[in-house]
Amino acid sequence: MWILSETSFDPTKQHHKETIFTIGNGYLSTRGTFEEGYPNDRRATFIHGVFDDAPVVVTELANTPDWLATQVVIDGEKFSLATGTILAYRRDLDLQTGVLRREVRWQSPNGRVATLIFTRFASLADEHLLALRCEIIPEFDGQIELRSALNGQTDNEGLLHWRHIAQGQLADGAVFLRTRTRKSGIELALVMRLVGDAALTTTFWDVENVPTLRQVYQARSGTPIVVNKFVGVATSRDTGNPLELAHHHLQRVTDWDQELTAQRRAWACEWERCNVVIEGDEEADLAVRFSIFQLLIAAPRHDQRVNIGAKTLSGFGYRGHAFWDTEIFMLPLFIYTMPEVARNLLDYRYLTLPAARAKARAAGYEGAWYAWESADTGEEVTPTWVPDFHDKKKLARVWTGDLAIHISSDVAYAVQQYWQATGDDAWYIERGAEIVLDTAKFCASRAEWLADRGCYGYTDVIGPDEYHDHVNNNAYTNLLAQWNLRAGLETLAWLEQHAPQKAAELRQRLDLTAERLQHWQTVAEKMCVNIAANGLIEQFDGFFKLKDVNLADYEPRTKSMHEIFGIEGANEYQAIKQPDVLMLQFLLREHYSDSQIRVNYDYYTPRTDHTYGSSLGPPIQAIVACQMGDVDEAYEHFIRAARADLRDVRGNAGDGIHAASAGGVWQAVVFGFGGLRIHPDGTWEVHPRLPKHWQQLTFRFTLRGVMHIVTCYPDGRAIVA
Ligand code: IFM
Repeated sequence: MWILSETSFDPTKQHHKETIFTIGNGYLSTRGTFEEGYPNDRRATFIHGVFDDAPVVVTELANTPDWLATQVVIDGEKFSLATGTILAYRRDLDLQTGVLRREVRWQSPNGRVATLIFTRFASLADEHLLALRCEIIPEFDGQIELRSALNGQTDNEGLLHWRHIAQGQLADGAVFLRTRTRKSGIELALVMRLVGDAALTTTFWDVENVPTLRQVYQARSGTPIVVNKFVGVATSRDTGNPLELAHHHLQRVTDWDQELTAQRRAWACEWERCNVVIEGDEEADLAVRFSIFQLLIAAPRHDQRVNIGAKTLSGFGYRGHAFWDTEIFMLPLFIYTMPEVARNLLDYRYLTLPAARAKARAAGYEGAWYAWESADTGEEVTPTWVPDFHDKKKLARVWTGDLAIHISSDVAYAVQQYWQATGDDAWYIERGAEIVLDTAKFCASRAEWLADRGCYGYTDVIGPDEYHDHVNNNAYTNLLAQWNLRAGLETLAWLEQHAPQKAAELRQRLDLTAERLQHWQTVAEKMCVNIAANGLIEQFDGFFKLKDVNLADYEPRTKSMHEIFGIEGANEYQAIKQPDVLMLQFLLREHYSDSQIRVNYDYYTPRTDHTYGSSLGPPIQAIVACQMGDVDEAYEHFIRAARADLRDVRGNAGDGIHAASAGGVWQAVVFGFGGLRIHPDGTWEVHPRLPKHWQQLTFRFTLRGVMHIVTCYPDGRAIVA
């Protein structure tokens, strides 16, 4: 299934629908709001990297001017779904081509009837180009007026980020708007041109900050009127002269069909590399493709200075900030299907090393400590205080920016994964190795010698399970740091052999003395971990002494256990927000036998808040359940993740796509049900375990430049092409 459809309009679901009908091209995304507007809509177009200062959240993606703005006036009455009568409605997002189409048959309050068809796409073939077609089929004779605008009066939920610079009409009739972010000073230019049926009159309305082209048409019953609005867009992040660049992209446009053909071709190339087909389960088939689509439209193809926010570019949630969600949840899709995108995202981490070093230094450590929430510069932008979820008038302290140190090892892990999958030695030598070494340096510097335990560890941290803060020796944090330290040592040894000059340079620049390296070795060897004889790992010191909890006792519920217990209260129980020990065992799969995973799976699964905890949890839980052979249970977790946005299971999809969950859905299908296992030496195997009702699963992945297409069958067979 390729088409996401909506066959009736329900205003109570408008924010959710705006999110899932988002279109984009890796440069920008536009939420699925209506061209003509609707009361209380959350109109937004976000462009990668266009951040501006904001109170509390430090910085946020600035909602850019509205390029969709189009009013249709039908014999004197403005078309709006808030007035008149909707006689027919449907909206389709074609995931195969990235084209969104809405068709409405509408009767005005005065009884005029017309069918309006709006089609839009953000060109993947030319990321500086946006296209919108408006087709009107009147069922009356009279007059139709179109007001096509560039609306600079946008805000971020009330906060204004833009200062108008200029607007006007160029010699070729194109209309432009120039504006600049108030604090970060990023200039943006939009240039619009209309192509289509000849109007009786076309007038330029020079409305301040909303330059508009007004066209008047003679309406004849049954005769369509078609107008194509093309918009070129560029910012000062791209060029010294955004207006010129935006105009340039517009000037080469000839007609709609040509741009649409280019769009289809560009998308066909993308799907060729990453499509997944599930036969026997239409919902899952659509959901996995939707998840991939959402990540592809947020994937920077030509920019190494941006990361993908936790809500992609599809909503105001998390303000465009990026988390470990990228490296651990989204990146595998890119690493194994579009490695050049993965490299861009890792380049962002390389380019933000100075900020990561500064963060470590400011806290009294060495090496690179990446920001828990990262935006344009890589500086820490986690808000310190946010409104408490019990009482919005109170503030709650957010500790992740201070305590979630595992982010550095997560980044290093992703670097190694990319390198192993691609064999991209040149990039690794140039950039990747430095990340692994400097994060290892941080891991060693942050490690404390715990004399009473006779081991090194990390006190006062937060692991993936954020229901518990200020914990000591979180197993995930400790063992990923141990992995990072060893990866650092191996990296240096590899560099000595394959790029001795680079090894020497890094040794000197990062001060990698023999004593320091010896210390890394010692810290790694003597890393604290509480592991019982049967392989059960204690999530952190004292976890097993906390009050046990039977989550079934709290059912049915509509709140997270965090909300039920309260921030302080949750620290006293063994209820966890998302897989933590299991996450560790998933990432370091090679280090654990099935029986070691089983014992942890049995312990932690019933204590995890799968329904209302983190949306990051279910796909990982699904993968581990598959590995344990619990396919029915795996499916339950998988489908919960698959529905996160499509069915708005958490009630917050209006804030934007759950990007980590989307990446996790792909991983759950490929690594879980598909059973793909890639070993550190680059060899791989597949052991499919399909849900009962799946007749076939086909996925593709690329390793060392070779694409493999794997078809899995219910009897566990896999055929590789
Ligand atoms: O990074 C996650 C975190 O693990 C759980 N809370 C939401 C964050 C952003 O998705």
